[in-house]
Amino acid sequence: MPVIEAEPYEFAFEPATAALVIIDMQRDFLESGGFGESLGNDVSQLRRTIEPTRHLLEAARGAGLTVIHTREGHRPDLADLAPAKKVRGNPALKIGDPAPMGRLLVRGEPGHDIIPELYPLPGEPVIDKPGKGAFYATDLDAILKHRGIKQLIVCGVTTEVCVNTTVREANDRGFDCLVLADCTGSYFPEFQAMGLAMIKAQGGIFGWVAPSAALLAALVP
Ligand code: TIU
Repeated sequence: MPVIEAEPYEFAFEPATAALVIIDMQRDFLESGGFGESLGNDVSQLRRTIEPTRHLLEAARGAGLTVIHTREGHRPDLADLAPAKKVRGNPALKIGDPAPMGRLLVRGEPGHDIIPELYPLPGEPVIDKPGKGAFYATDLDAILKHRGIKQLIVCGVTTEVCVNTTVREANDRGFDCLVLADCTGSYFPEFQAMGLAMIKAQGGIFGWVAPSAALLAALVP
């Protein structure tokens, strides 16, 4: 069984029961004119994650690992959008409003889709989620259980929001999560550091953290 150098201690990687889960690498978060920017964020903070994640995705596909993508977003009629989420922060542009990449965070719009660099292949499940966590109001748990998945290799954005929420949900459901530091990103450098620190503290209370190179060493012989 490959052992991955990780914090707070080694991660016993089991490729046959592991899935690569790429969280919300959507144009709305990583490109200008989308939802992330509408909240006042600098999207350039996230773009350093693209190349290492692309490299890892290629290796994971080559090794036959299960690959799952998630997208945050809402129905075009916004029936699944909690009023509290819509008005939070009182932004000038709200979810569902027209923007340069289409209606903000709405399924089917260009901005809602995954960035071209990491575009899913046919057969790779794409989980559309209305919340920050990938388990809430989705069929992710059923998909993982049906495939016998026990470990999640987690990449994506943003570290302290959707990545942390998903890792916490996964941990409570009994999955072991390995979060790849260079393949996760935050609009705030201090939250990037603390978002990872909170996962691996207290003996890995929510999971493990490692650089993608540590996993690549196990994936690519
Ligand atoms: N705003 C922010 O940091 N993140 C989100 O709204 N969604 C995700 O993290 N995907």
